[in-house]
Parts: sequence; structure tokens; C-alpha cells
Amino acid sequence: MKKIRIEVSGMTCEHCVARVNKFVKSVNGVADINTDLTENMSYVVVKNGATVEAIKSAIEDAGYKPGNYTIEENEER
Ligand SMILES: [Cu+2]
Repeated sequence: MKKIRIEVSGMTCEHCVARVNKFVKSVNGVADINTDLTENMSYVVVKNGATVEAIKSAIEDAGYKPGNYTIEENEER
């Protein structure tokens, strides 16, 4: 599993958050997502196969703007 932390701009309310979560969740390999409206940030848990590019385009498809991101590798045992 990996954790991707990505900036999302353009969100103004909880509906936006729900929309971003819904679109990103539909990306293959995305296990979980949490979006923080006040931070303009999404925390995405991905399994192998999900790319940042796919997540970014899901955010764009939802109508918002993806920004900087960081990837954290989790050790799996
Ligand atoms: Cu909204």
C-alpha cells in the first residue's frame, strides 16, 4: 500500500469533498480516500496499480484542480 497526499483546489463545501472522494474512489487500485476541505488536501491509500496520473485525472473529471503531491511507501508484511 502507498499513501498519496495531494493538493486539491477549488473545493468550497462538503459536496465538493464528497464529489472528489467519489471520483477518486472509482480509480482502479484506490483503496481509500480522505479529503480535508480546510487543508485542500486529499489523502489517498492505493494498492499497486493506481497511478498519480489516474488520480489527478479523476480529480480533474470531478471539476477540481490537483496540485503538489507526496507519496509515502508503506512497508507491507
Ligand atoms: Cu461544494
